[in-house]
Amino acid sequence: MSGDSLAPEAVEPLLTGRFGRPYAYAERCESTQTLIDRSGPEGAVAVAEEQTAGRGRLRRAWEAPRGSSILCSILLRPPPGPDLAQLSLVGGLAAAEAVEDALGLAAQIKWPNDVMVNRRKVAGVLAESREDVVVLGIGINVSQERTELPPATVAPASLRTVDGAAHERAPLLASLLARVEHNYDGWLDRGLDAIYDGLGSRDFLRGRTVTVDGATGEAVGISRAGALVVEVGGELRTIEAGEVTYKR
Ligand code: BT5
Repeated sequence: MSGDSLAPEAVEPLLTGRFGRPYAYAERCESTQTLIDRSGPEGAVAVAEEQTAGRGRLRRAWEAPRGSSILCSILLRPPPGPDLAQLSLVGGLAAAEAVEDALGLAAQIKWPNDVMVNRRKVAGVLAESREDVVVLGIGINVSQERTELPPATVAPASLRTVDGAAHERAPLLASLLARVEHNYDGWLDRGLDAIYDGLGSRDFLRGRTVTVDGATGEAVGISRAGALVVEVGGELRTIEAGEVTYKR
C-alpha cells in the first residue's frame, strides 16, 4: 500500500499498552532479532521494512520484499526456566488473532510456530533465548503478490493473496503488540492454561496424519504443557519440539 509505513510516527500513536516501548525502527537491517537492544525493558520492540538476513528456525531464512510485511521482534524477560515452545505458542496465538481481525476469517496455528489461513502459511514465529532474555520474532505476510512469496515447503500466503485487499500495516502491528502483551501477561499469571482454549480451537494439525521424528501417526492435539500429542500405532507420544510434516 503506498504510503504505508511502520515508522514510529505511524505506529506509536496506535499503541495501547506497554509493549512497543521503546520502538526501534530501521528501513533495513540484517534481522530484527539482532536489531533489538537486549538490555532494554520487557516489551521493547524492533521493527524493520526489510531484512537482509531474516531468519526462521533451524538456520532457515525468512524472506520478504521491502515494505511488504510485519517484521518485528519483542523483548521478553520471563521468570527463570522459560519454556520456549510455550512462548512461541503465546506469539503464534497473538499473530493468529491479529490476522483474523484483519481478514475477518479464521486462522489456525500449526504447532509449534506457523499461522495458517486456508491451509497456507501467512505468519511465522521464532522464539530465541539467551541468558535471561527471550526475543520473540514474528513475521506476517501482508501485501505480497503471489509471485513475491518464496518457494516453501508449507505453501505461503499473504493477507493480500487471501482476500485481494490492501491492508494497512501500522494498525495490524499495534493490534499484534497488544495481543502479544495480553497473552503473555496471561501466561505469566496462569501459564499455558491462559491461552489453551484459544490454541485448541485453532489447532491446525489435530486430526491430520503427521510425521515427526520418522514416526507417522495422527495428531491428537496440544497438551496442557504445550507439546504436540500424536497417536502412533495406538500409543500416545508427546513431542516437545521438532519438525512436523503432514498430509493434506
Ligand atoms: C518461522 O520459521 O516461521 C519463523 C519466522 C520468523 C520471522 C520473523 S520476521 C521478524 C523476526 N526477525 C527475523 O529474522 N525472524 C523473525 P520456520 O518455521 O523455520 O519457517 C521458515 C521457512 O518458511 C523457510 O524455510 C521457508 O520455507 C518458509 N518461508 C520463508 N519466508 C516465508 C514467508 N515470507 N512466508 C511464508 N513462508 C516463508
